[in-house]
Order: sequence, then C-alpha cells, then structure tokens
Amino acid sequence: MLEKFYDVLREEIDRYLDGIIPEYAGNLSLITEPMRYSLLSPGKRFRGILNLLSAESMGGKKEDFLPLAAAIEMVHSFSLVHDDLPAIDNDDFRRGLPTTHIVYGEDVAILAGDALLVEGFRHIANNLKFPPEIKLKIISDLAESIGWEGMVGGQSLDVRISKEESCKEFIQEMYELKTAKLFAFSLSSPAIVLRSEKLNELKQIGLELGVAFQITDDILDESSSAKGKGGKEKVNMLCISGIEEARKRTFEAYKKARDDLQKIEGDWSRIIELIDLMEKRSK
Ligand code: GRG
Repeated sequence: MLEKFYDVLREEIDRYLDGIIPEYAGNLSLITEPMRYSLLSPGKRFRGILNLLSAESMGGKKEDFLPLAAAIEMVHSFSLVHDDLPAIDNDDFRRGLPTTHIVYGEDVAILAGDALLVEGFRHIANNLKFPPEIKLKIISDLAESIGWEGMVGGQSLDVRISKEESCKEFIQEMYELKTAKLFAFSLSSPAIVLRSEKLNELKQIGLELGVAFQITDDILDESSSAKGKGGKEKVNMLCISGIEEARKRTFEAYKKARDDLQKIEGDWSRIIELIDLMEKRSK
C-alpha cells in the first residue's frame, strides 16, 4: 500500500503505541515484553486510522483522538493474541511473525492479552482529554462493541456453533459481532465527542464495512499459500457462497459504505480512500 496519507497515519499510530508500554519494567518486563511484542508487530492499523480520519472528517483534531485510536489498537491486539491461542484458532503466525503464545508460552500470552485489554480502557480514562460524560459514553460503547453483544459474542458463535448451522443461519450475525462492531465503534465514536447526530448512521456504515472486511479476510485466507498451517479449520462466508459471489458481495458493501458516508455532512474523502485500500488489500 503506497498511499502517503495512510503511511503517515500508520507511522504516527505506531510511534504513539511505542510510547505507551515501557520496554523495561523491572521484574514486570516479563509481561510488558509480550504486550509490546504483540502490540507493536506490523499491523495495518486500519481501525485506528479509521477513527482518526472519522474525527477529522467531522472537524475534529487528529491529535485529540490519538489516545482513542491507540486504545482501539490495543483492544484489537488483545483479541488477536487470544484468537491465536491453541484453544481458539491455534495459529502459529500473525503479522508475519510467530504468535505471542509461540514466543512466550500460552500462559504468558493469555496474561499479555488481558493486560492489553485493560490498558486500552485505562488509556482512554487517563489520556483522552474530553469531558467525563463523553469519556464514559466512549468507554460504554467500546465495552459493548467487544463484550457479549459484540466481539466476544461473535467469537462464542464461532467456537460453539456447528459449521452447518453457522453457514446457514449465523454467519452474518457472527461477522457483525466478532469483527464489524469494533469497526462500527472506530468509525462512530468521534461522533460522540463532536456531538454529531449521525452516531447511529456511522455505526451502521461501520458494521457494513466490518462485514465486508471480514469477507475480504476469508477470500485472502482461501487464496493464501499459508492456508491450513497450524490453524483450525474456520467457518467462513465462502461456505454459503463461492469466491466470486463473496467478491461481488464485498464490492457492493464497500460501495454502499462509501455512498452512505457521502450523504453525511463533512469531508469524507480520506476515509473513502481508506475504504479503497481495505478493498484492494492483499494481506
Ligand atoms: C476482544 C473482548 C475480546 C475477546 C476475545 C478471541 C476473541 C474474543 C475474538 C477474536 C475476534 C477476531 C480476531 C476477529 C477477526 C478480525 C480480523 C479480521 C482480524 C484481522 O484484522 P486486520 O487484518 O489485522 O486488521 P492487523 O494485523 O492488520 O491488525
């Protein structure tokens, strides 16, 4: 991905994340090191960038939202560490590197994930310079997007519902919960701060975008040469539709997200470019 604005923002988020958890913390380096390992590995930072660009699109200042974008990336990193564990997806590689449990052991990886999740919320409480009632609403919305009505709920369907049932009945719900709710939060939370009336519209667009992003993930997984190495067999959208149908569905969903954004007051041109990058991504 060569777009300059994207690289600038990704680097800005990476730099900011690098300053949050200490490299050396005495005896506790045994937990800060794996936290840093997973958080600072080369992620695409789409959710954090979506958050910053959404704020800017509605007239907010990027600098004011960096702590929130970073918190979102911390929570996301946590979910990846736990998702990769032997009891869940059992993956050996993530972001081109050995997964956290492969490097540090399963026990430490569980704890590092827990600590990243908690740190994300602490970061919002301590570093976001908005009024307390705004921060409370942000914390509540983030918790909803990753709790039982969000990511954890979606992941529960993923691990416990049979492949046949998931394919037929649950896949849309599963994708909305496990992936798209955090996208919805990333896109919509600046509207809380900026007191925009478009909070619910943005959540809806974020959901659409997140489902499309997850289907793109399925398509990439299907065509990846690393497929089947270590990981458990996953239920994905391709079980109800072939790869061409899935491509068509994502094409339409990304287009709808772009069209719907343009109906909202503000300058959404950068996010529209970001959606193009999500659509064209190869990893
Ligand atoms: C998070 C509260 C909480 C509980 C954990 C394990 C779990 C429950 C949820 C897993 C959800 C999950 C990992 C969904 C997959 C989402 C997805 C498409 C991840 C890949 O995102 P990218 O491509 O990754 O943005 P990078 O590495 O670029 O950040």
